[in-house]
Amino acid sequence: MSLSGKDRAVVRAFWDKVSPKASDLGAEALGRMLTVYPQTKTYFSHWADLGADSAQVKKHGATIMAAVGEAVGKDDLVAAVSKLSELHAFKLRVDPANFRILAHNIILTMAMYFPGDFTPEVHVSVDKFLQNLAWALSERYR
Ligand code: HNI
Repeated sequence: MSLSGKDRAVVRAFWDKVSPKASDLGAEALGRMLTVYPQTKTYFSHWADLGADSAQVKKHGATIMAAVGEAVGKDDLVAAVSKLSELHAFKLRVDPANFRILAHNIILTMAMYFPGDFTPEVHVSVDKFLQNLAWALSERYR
């Protein structure tokens, strides 16, 4: 399901609010993914610590959310994340099913941190955006 102009506007306005907390959101979302969906830990087995206070998880959570933030500003998501898709497909060899798992943890974290701003209207558009992002990240696997 592609994003309408209204979805884009809603996602961008919400992102303007949450972006100062992007690093915290990323750390929480990545940490939860690793705890709640332990099958995702296999990709990070080269890290010393995957626990709740892991500095590597925090740092990488910030990296992921910076990439999400860049994607928010782009109209063509497939083009925007094509290099990242290639990296995850051929170098990191991440099963693309995991993109949806992380997307779920990101949206959950957004709702936790910004309950007042996370209206049903925001929920719909952010969910569409994250599903499109997950799909765009899967594009180079073909
Ligand atoms: Ni992902 C590295 C963005 C989902 C496993 N990932 C990155 C980098 C970015 C990034 C940016 C750093 C790239 C570089 O070094 O050039 N990852 C994203 C985004 C999503 C995502 C935007 C989805 C929203 N990555 C996932 C998922 C997994 C994953 C779901 C596995 C479950 N990513 C990795 C691994 C690395 C990585 C592993 C390398 C980490 C390291 O430093 O060793």
